[in-house]
Amino acid sequence: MKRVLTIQDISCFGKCSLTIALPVISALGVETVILPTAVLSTHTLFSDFTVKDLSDQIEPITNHWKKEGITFDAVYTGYLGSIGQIDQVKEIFRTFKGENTAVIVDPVMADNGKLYAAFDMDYVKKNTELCAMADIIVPNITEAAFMTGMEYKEKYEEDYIRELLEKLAGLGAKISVLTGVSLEEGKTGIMGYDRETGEYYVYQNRRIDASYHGTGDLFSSTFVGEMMKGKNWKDAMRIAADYTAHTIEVTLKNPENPWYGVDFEATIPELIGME
Ligand code: PXL
Repeated sequence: MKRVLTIQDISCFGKCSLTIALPVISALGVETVILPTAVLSTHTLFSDFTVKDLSDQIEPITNHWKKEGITFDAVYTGYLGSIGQIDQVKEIFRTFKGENTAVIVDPVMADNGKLYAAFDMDYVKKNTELCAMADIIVPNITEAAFMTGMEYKEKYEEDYIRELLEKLAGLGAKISVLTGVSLEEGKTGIMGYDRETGEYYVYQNRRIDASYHGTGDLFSSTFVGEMMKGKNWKDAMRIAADYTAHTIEVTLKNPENPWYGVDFEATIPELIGME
């Protein structure tokens, strides 16, 4: 069985980061090892949430794994809380990246043209360094614009996305996947670029007029799980985009209106058979 290490926070209530990655990657038949970077009462869309930083636990935990000889087929990182934690994650990459270990970085820090409240340009710079150590990166357009120094555009043509992808590739990762790319009216999806083959891949899905917290984590977790199942990056991207769009649609129909996150629990059985 493939084994993934995922490094993100636990937002106890709210459905994002580890509370999505653990069930989704496990459901895809992949052993999922977690390294929680912080425990929050809720995700940061709520007000007055509590945070307990777990930076001081990272080294003892990973030292123990080293002593036990534990290895990983992939290391996947999402939301990280601080510059110091990114340095710790870089060290984990150096320690646990074996010859066949895929490093996948989702540089969670911004959306809709803006950095999340906790982050600044120093954090962007650090996240850019982390992306340089990855095999595959999955930023959204805002994160990509911050990391490459390109202007953020809400309306754009494919040329803008290609330029962003080429600049992202220059950071160092083999495959760059941009999420939230809308190339046709009424559609949204992803566009990816393989630096080694020069190949682009576009996948557009129906656009659903709703925005939910955690959908980026749902996409990335599904992508990682599908890659570990042996899918190539393009198929993994397509399935992750289809599954995320379907889950948003199902959530929209829920009369209880769970505004804080998506109903992935209702759609997980379908994910297992998706091709
Ligand atoms: O979904 C990304 C994410 C993860 N964890 C926490 C967050 C966010 C996005 O804002 O606040 C704590």
